[in-house]
Amino acid sequence: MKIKKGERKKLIEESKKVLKQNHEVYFTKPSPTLYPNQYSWDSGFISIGYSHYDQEKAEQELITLFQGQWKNGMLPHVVYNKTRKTGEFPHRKFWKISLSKNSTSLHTSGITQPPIHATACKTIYQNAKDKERALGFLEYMYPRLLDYHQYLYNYRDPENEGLVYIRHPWESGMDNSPLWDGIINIIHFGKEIKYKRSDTRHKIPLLQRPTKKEYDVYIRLIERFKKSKYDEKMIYKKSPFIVQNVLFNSVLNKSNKDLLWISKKVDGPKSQIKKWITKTTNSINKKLWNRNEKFFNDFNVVSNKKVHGFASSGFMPLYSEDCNKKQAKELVKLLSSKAFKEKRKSFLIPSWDIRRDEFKKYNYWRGPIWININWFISKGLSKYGFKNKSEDIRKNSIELVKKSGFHEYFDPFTGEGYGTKKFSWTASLLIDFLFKKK
Ligand code: 2M8
Repeated sequence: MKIKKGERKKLIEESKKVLKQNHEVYFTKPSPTLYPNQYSWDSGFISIGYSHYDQEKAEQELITLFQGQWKNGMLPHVVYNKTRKTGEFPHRKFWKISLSKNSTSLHTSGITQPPIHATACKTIYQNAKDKERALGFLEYMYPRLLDYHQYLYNYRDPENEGLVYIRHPWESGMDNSPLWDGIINIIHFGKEIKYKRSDTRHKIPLLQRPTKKEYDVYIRLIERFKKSKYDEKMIYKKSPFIVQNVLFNSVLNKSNKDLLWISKKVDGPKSQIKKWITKTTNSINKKLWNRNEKFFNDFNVVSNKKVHGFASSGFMPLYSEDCNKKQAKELVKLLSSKAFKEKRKSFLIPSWDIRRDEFKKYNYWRGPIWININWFISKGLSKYGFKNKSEDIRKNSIELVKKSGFHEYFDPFTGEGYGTKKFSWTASLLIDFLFKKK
């Protein structure tokens, strides 16, 4: 597929229109109806899109997000819309974050999401027309980013392994991935909790969303956090969901590298960041690499076992450049195998091994293609010299949007769009793909 000049221009205009429509006063929501509040990693991707044509909006996006940062450095996964009530569940009061001595006065969730933000800040600086202003932005963001990374290493890496854990499936960003089935299936929490989902009200077929059982677990975990007053030590001791996730740690380590780059720009301390980088690279390689399956696996800290199965997140050390050349070759082999590609005409990258029973081509993170994952992996492949494969994924992503619009996720076989429409990160990352330097 060749992208013609006129076509490129049109797609960029359409992408900008999606972002414009989703823009609220100080931030951009992920989609018009399904997600009316600010989401952490969504805003990271969104700011990367803006960085190509609106420096001010790109900076504003992250400045607003970090206003929700907790006293202990945690960056919450949702910062609720300050300008209007939105009727989303879990709603702003559900989290009861004031139970924590570390929370903020804004309404936020009590969990985090993959820490893409240092990478987004570096990108904003690199694409900025007004470098002086961008330097001021980096100076403002640097201590906040550092606090966030420090929180992750202080509280989410209690054994000092160089690997941080997630404590809720929503923290992975890949909410209902089959990766969590083994944990979800054995969680017993006692009496039923009553709540009303809001994600099922938006005319999206239920089969494209998580199940009731999955949602029960999401909500019950939050209830546990409230019971522990969001005390990280207590949660670590008692929670059934403590996972060292490949995607989260790869995104973190890429951000560590970009934070080091920022610290050079703003003349900040570097030695701690360098230590994080070395330790996390080593641990991703030692603990998360599965020699037999030749793939990166998450680690379930509670059961002390690897989490098996081929999820698209297992390719992420390509993005953070944390794998060696031999591993990279193995990953490319797998990406081209029947686990991820059925026939010549199918699209890359399904979020789960297409040969498995758990694979559902339309169900959220259990099979469909997501543009953010394609963006990560395409970037990573290019770094390791797999230019053609990287280009295939970039072109597949553009083709999917051209064919079906700015959907949240896509069918790996037909390219049909699923989930919500006019999805912000599909638009913003398409802009980045289309602005790719020749
Ligand atoms: C999805 O997650 C939220 C909960 O955090 C949801 O299902 O309501 C995920 O795809 C997540 O990665 C994303 O950040 C969020 C908003 O786009 O939606």
